[in-house]
Amino acid sequence: MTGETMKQGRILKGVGGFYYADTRDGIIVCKARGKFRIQNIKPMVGDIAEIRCLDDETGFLSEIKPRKNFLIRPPIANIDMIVIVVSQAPPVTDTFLIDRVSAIAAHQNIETVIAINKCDLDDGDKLYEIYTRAGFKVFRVSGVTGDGIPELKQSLAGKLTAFTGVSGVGKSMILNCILPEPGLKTGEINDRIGRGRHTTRHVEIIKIAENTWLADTPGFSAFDTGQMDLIRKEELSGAFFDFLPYSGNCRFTGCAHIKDSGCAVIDALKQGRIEETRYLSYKRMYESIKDIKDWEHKNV
Ligand SMILES: Nc1nc2c(ncn2[C@@H]2O[C@H](COP(=O)(O)OP(=O)(O)OP(=O)(O)O)[C@@H](O)[C@H]2O)c(=O)[nH]1
Ligand SMILES: [Mg+2]
Ligand SMILES: [Zn+2]
Repeated sequence: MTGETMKQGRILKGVGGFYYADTRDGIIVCKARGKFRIQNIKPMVGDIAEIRCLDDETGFLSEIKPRKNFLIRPPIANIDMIVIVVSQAPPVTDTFLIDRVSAIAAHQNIETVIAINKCDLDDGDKLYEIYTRAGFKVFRVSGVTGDGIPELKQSLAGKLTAFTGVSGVGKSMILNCILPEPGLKTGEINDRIGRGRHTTRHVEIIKIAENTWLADTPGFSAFDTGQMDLIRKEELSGAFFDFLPYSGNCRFTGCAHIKDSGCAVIDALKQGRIEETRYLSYKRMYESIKDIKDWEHKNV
């Protein structure tokens, strides 16, 4: 009997009241203490926890470190980066979806990078142009040939990254190329990472290297449900970081960049310095949240 020790770990998954925490000494299976329920804190995948270890393999979660951010659906905390997988080959990705997800991410201080997949079929010049010009880091990849995957993989180091994108865009194929285990089939990854009908409640992240974790997440629609109305209309243009060089120069303070009277953002749009699709997405998102009253915003 060596007695209890304290360790810190990241929660990889929670199943049936047990949490699997990744510590420097391996995986510890933990139960949560009653005090979390009293404080109304439910441990989430991605949380950093203090663990009171009973032995080398089991323990209790004794504290959850403050979260730097979290998504509601899928429920993951402390995300450093989101990779939006897109494609200009079928299914062609709608730029509005990209802009909505990246705005939600920016609002939560999560970096967004874009991976244009299926470049073996279409190298996605249009999307590449729009998003590099808007200031995003953009990778061109192919889940089939493996082209571009090493560069994408390099950008994951030291982070917890969530992959998102519409069904069929090739997330699992890309993850298949990235994951260390050789010969793991796409279907098995789907099982392990937890997407699909019976797994939406069961999110899991996977460690691929020291300090480096990945999550495959369901498609866009699930991603943003309940998350959009966390953004107040005044905060929205701040989540379009390509507007920031201009948004301080509007004639009226608090300009919503919707009316063309002295609006520096609309001027930049007219001069081609802001991408039209980016502005249209902003406007569409603004219209959808502008009538939400302050007290109606979710206070989570
Ligand atoms: N030509 C080509 N086909 C690809 C590529 N990546 C994926 N595919 C094909 O696209 C289809 C969907 O790929 P998946 O990886 O299952 O897509 P997903 O994003 O995981 O889809 P969901 O799990 O439904 O969200 C499969 O038939 C793949 O073979 C690629 O880079 N090039
Ligand atoms: Mg998949
Ligand atoms: Zn303006």
